[in-house]
Amino acid sequence: MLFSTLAVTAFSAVASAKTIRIDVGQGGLTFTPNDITAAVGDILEFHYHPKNHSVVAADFATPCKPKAEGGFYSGFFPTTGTENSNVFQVEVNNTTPIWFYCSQSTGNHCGAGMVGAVNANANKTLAEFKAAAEKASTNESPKTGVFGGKVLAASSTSSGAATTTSGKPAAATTNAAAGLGVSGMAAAVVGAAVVFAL
Ligand SMILES: *[C@@H]1O[C@H](CO)[C@@H](O)[C@H](O)[C@H]1NC(C)=O
Ligand SMILES: *[C@@H]1O[C@H](CO)[C@@H](O)[C@H](O)[C@H]1NC(C)=O
Ligand SMILES: *[C@@H]1O[C@H](CO)[C@@H](O)[C@H](O)[C@H]1NC(C)=O
Ligand SMILES: [Cu+2]
Repeated sequence: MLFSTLAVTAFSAVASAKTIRIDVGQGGLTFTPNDITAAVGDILEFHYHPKNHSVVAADFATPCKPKAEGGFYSGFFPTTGTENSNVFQVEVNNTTPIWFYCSQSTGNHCGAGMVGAVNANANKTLAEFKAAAEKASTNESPKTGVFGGKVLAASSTSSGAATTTSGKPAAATTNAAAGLGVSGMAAAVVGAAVVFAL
């Protein structure tokens, strides 16, 4: 299978955790991928591109507003040139759908469809969330600082362009799904196929 080689290559350094790379604003007002399947313990790792994006969790019914309870906020990542040297990581704690958007109000990125989902399902689809976002009248950032995840140097993580020279798993990913064993590795391979297929 085409993707298995890629998957093994990408994840050989990580025994059981699955880190899902999501590019933010690469080539447009988009998340790539934007319709993600993740397992409990996986890490969503956002990589920021020019010019100035954020990631905020929302409720399904209110796409361009911070989630009423819980959620996460990366803060803004002003970026010039290529990719920001920092990433934002969020752990997936359950399989309940996660909805997110970019809260850049200059140019109304959320309203332009800059949204994404983790574990959307037939009842609540990314297409519906995106359609609702495109009708939203405002695009709000949380009033707080960064929460619900952590900002790390891209060079310290395993799924960035800049990987560790030692080939050891990055510290940030080793706590993701430690102990998942064989089934965790299988999930990682499936996940990698999704990442590389999109
Ligand atoms: C990034 O966007 C935010 C929100 O619009 C703004 O407050 C901040 O000043 C911007 N940063 C830069 C460097 O443009
Ligand atoms: C979708 O909604 C139906 C009816 O409420 C429910 O039975 C089903 O479990 C839901 N499916 C998912 C994937 O949540
Ligand atoms: C999962 O739990 C951690 C620790 O409480 C939290 O920081 C993170 O935001 C949660 N993930 C999501 C998707 O809410
Ligand atoms: Cu944006």
